[in-house]
Amino acid sequence: MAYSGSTAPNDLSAFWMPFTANRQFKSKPRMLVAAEGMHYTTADGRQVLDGTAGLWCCNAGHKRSKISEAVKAQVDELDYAPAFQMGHPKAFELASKVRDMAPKGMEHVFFTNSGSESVETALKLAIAYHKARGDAGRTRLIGRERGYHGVNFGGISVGGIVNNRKHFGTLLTGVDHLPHTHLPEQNAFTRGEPEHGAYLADELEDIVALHGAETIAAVIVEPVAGSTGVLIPPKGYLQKLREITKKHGILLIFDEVITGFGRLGAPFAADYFGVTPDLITTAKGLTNGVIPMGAVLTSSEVHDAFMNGPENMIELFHGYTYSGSPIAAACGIATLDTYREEGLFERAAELSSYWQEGLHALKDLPHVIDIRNLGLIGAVELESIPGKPTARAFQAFLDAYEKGVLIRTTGDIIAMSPPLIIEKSHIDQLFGTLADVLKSLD
Ligand code: PXG
Ligand code: PLP
Repeated sequence: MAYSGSTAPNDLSAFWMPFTANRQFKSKPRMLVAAEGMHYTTADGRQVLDGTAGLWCCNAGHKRSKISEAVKAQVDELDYAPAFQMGHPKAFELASKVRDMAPKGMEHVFFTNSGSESVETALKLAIAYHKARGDAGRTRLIGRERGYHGVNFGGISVGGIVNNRKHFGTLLTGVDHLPHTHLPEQNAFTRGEPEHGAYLADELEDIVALHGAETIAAVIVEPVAGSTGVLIPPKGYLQKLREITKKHGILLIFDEVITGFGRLGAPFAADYFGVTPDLITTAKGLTNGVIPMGAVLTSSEVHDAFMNGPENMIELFHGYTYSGSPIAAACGIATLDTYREEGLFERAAELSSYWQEGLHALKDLPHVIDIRNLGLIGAVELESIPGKPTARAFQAFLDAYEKGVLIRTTGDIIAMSPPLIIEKSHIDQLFGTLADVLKSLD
């Protein structure tokens, strides 16, 4: 679609951009001004194929009329309602729809505004759950190396990104970490789930032996680690984590901010792997990225532990001004209806083998040292330029953007996660362009 409008703001200085090399961006901006279906329109009028569903969130693609109409109508009907001690119908409707789509056993839904807030909510719920049951000693939280759980204090404490941790002080106490599961020596270029590494879940037994199960509230992991470079869990690993957590009375939290809502070709990664945690954190695809919203899904056991005491008392001292806000709820309802009506999760499952083969065809190109995939997620890891980590992949990102394709990079890893409406011809374009880019890189 041609864009005709003002495209050139004359002052870029005020906006402090998130997770961005601000000075570099502002010296040569990459400005998106419109979007429809699989494409963005740039300020200079080019079409760019969205290989990343925005930031892993626009699972139904862009400018979807059902979603836009629902948001517009909601603004006129009920713009905002207090979230505390008051209700409005659409929050209840959306919670029911999320529950009906969720793995069996996930019965309750707590709304937030982002993945980061979902993570904080889930960690607080885990600690408060044990306390509500008279097990107040269980306060420790176990994360994993190379985990990403958003940017708030709890999330960066359980997360395992060194850069994300080292600038912000001492973080939460009482946190420990499992080892990551990335074993390139054994598993490089695996299609789908790698064979080696399930034993790494046994490290949880060592952590339990060290601290005592009676001190541990929860383990939080991404079923598939996204932000730190697409790390696919080894076969059997998540099942083992479930067994060990259950054995020791520790809650298991799956952070499904990226994997939720169809990314793997199933509603949730819990469905894909056949492992049901006690809590699931979500955001992103819940509203197709259109209105900020997240949600924490819990089992009845977790929820019901709070439903004690006098009925006039607030059971959980937690919530956000915008928890379940009317516009976000209307957006979420229209989004989940779109996924269902268009069979987008099934579509993702069907396309995943074509995606896998196209991606792995990049194997012999220059600098490629690993390729990983699951569902409609793909990653190509490049050898770093000595002394200049991240530079090679970032150059690939810039070149791909010039050639009309949007990818993401983290370190020297290229990550791709397209809208689930992607066509085979788009997959060909995405990987074809990436191949051209890789061939011409230094
Ligand atoms: N948990 C996980 C597993 C995530 O992937 C968050 C929590 C935080 O969500 P919010 O909504 O607070 O950003 C995330 C977010 C990338 C990328 O390109 C990934 C995320 C966000 C932005 C970029 O890898 N993940
Ligand atoms: N800070 C102040 C001073 C507040 O009054 C509030 C909410 O009332 C917050 C932070 C939290 O804001 P939110 O509910 O949007 O997370």
